[in-house]
Amino acid sequence: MNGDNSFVVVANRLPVDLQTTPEGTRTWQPSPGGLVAALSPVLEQHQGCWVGWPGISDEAPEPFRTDDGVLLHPVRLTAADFESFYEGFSNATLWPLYHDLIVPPAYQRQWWSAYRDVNLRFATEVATVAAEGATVWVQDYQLQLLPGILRQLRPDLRIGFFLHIPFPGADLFRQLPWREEIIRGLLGADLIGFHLESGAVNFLELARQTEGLEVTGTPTVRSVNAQVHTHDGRSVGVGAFPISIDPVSLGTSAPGGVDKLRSRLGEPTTVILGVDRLDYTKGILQRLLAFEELLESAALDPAEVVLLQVATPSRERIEQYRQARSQVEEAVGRINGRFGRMGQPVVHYLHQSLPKDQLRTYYEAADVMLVTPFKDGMNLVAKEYVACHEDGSGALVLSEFAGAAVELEQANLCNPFDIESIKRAIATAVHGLANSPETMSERMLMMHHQVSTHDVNLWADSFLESLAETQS
Ligand code: GDG
Repeated sequence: MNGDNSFVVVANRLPVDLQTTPEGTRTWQPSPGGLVAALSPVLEQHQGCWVGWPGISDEAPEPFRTDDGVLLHPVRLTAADFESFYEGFSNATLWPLYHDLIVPPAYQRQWWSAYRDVNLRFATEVATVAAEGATVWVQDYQLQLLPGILRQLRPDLRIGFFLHIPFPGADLFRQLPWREEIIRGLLGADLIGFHLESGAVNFLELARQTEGLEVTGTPTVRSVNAQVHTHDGRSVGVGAFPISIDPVSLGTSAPGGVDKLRSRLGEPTTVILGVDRLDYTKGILQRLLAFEELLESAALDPAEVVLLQVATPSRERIEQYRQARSQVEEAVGRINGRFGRMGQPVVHYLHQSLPKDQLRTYYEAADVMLVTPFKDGMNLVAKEYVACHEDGSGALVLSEFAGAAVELEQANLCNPFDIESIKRAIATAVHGLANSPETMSERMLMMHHQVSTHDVNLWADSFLESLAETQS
C-alpha cells in the first residue's frame, strides 16, 4: 500500500541525534544541518518525509514528526550492515574510487552484496511512505542503486538523485566490478545531479560506454540540457547543481569571541585556520608539511603566526583513516616540538567536533583559511569562511581540486599535490594581507557576493524545479 507523503527525501543518515534524558529515557532529537535547513521548507510545505538510518546499529524507533512537521522515518541497519555497507562498500570502495584513488579502493564481493541489500531495504521503506505520484529525492553515493530499485517498485514516482561527492572519469570508474549495476541504478532516476559539469560529463560518457546508450545535449549549471535515453524509452536528465550553504544556519558568534580567541592563541599577528573532517582526501598532512617548511625557511615567523587545525573525528574504524590521523598527529607534535615555545604551541590541534557558534568565531578570527583537499565534491567549509567575511577581511587558500574552486576563483588557488604550490599560496595570502590589503579585500568581497547570491536555497530550488520539468 502506498503512503501519503508527496515529497520524500532519502539519505543514508536521518537528521537526528540520539539523546538520553536524566531519567535514562532515550529520545531522538532533530539535529538540523545545512541539508536539513535547505530541505525543511520544502518538506514542511509538502508534509514531507525523511527516510534514513538513525545513526545507531540495530535500532529503529517509530517514525516521528519534528516540531516543523517533518516526518522522520528510520531505517534499521544491523552492526554487520554498518560494517559491510557503510564502512566497507560506501567508504572503503566508493569513497576512494570517486576521489581519484587517493588510497586504493578495496573491491569485496561481500560488501557489494550488503550494499545491494541495504539499498533494497531503503527502497522498500520509501515505497511504503511515498504517495501516488510523489517526488522522491535520493541523496548521495551510499544509495546509488535506490533509484533503479524504486523505479521497479513504484513506476509512478518522480525520482531525483544528487551526488555530494565527485564523480570520477570513465577510466577510473571502469575499475569497479559492479559498474554496470551502479550506472543502471542511477538511471532509474528522472534527474541525476552533480556538483560540477565535469561530473555530469563523466557520467554521460560512462552511460554511453558501459550501457551503449544514446546521450543528447551537454550538461549545464542549474538547468537540464543533457539527457540519457534508456533502453526502455525513458529520458533521464543530467545536470550540475553546485551545493552551497545556508548563511542563517551559520549562527552568530558570541560578542567579544574573536578577541578572546586571539588572546587565547597568544595574540598572534596572523591566525591560520583549517577545519575538516579528519579524512585523507582533505590534505591536512600536506598543509602541515607546507606550514612546517615555511617556518623552517623563516618565510613565516613562529612568534607571529599560529595554525589552528580543527579535525573532526570521522570513520575511525577504517584503517586508512587511522593512518591519516596518526600521520597528522605526528606532524603536529613534530612542528610544535621544533617551533613552539613553552606555553605557546605554533599549531593548535583539536580532534573534536565543535558547536556551530564556536566554529563561526574561528572562521571570523582567521586571517587565512586553508582548504587544501586532493579532491572534494564541493567543500562547504570554504564557502562558510567566505560567508563570515562580509567586511572583506581575510584570505582563502583553496585547492584547485575542490569543487568550490569553480565558483571561488578569486581565492589563492593551489595544487595540493605540489608542496611548493601550497607554500606559495599560504605565503602570498599572509603577505598579501600585510602588503596589499585593498586587493585582498576586493577578492574576498567578490567571493562573498558569489556565496550570498548562490546559497543552498538556490541549490534545492533549482534541482527540484528541474526535476518537476523532467518528462516521465
Ligand atoms: C561532503 C562532500 C560536499 C566540520 N567540522 C565541524 C563542523 N563541520 C561542518 C562544516 C561543514 C561540514 O561539516 C563539512 O562539509 P564539507 O563540504 O566541507 O565536507 P564533507 O563532510 O566531506 O561533505 C563535500 C558536501 O558533502 C556537501 O555536498 O561539499 O565535497 O565531501 O558544514 O561546517 N560542524 C560543527 N563542528 C565541527 O567541528 N558544528
